[in-house]
Amino acid sequence: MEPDCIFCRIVAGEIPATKVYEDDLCLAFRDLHPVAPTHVLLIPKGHVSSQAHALETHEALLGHLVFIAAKVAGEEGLTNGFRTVINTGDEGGQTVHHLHLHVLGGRQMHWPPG
Ligand code: DGP
Repeated sequence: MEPDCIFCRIVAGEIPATKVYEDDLCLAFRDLHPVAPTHVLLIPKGHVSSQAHALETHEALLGHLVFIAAKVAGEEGLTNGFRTVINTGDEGGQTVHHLHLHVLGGRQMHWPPG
């Protein structure tokens, strides 16, 4: 755990969050500032700063996160589709430096993203 990391503190229960899924490896909770009717953040419980910081030893964890993103989307009733987003680094729009997948749905998504 990184003591100054907001998402590590959510994992530790020090900051409240509306959890929608949890297992040994990851936690999903509702985004504080949703940009879609469904906006869930899915994070590894262990601190990984970003997708760019993931190590080869994280490969199975990354696969697990993508798999669980679809499971969460299904549990959220996103039968017409959903979008999974990972923002990485400054130009990628990452503001919280703990790897997270945005699971977005409940409205039509557009391309290209902003
Ligand atoms: P990103 O820009 O990809 O790093 O997304 C960070 C997201 O995290 C952003 O959509 C807002 C959300 N967020 C930031 N702080 C908190 C928090 O304390 N609780 C929750 N639930 N979400 C947060």
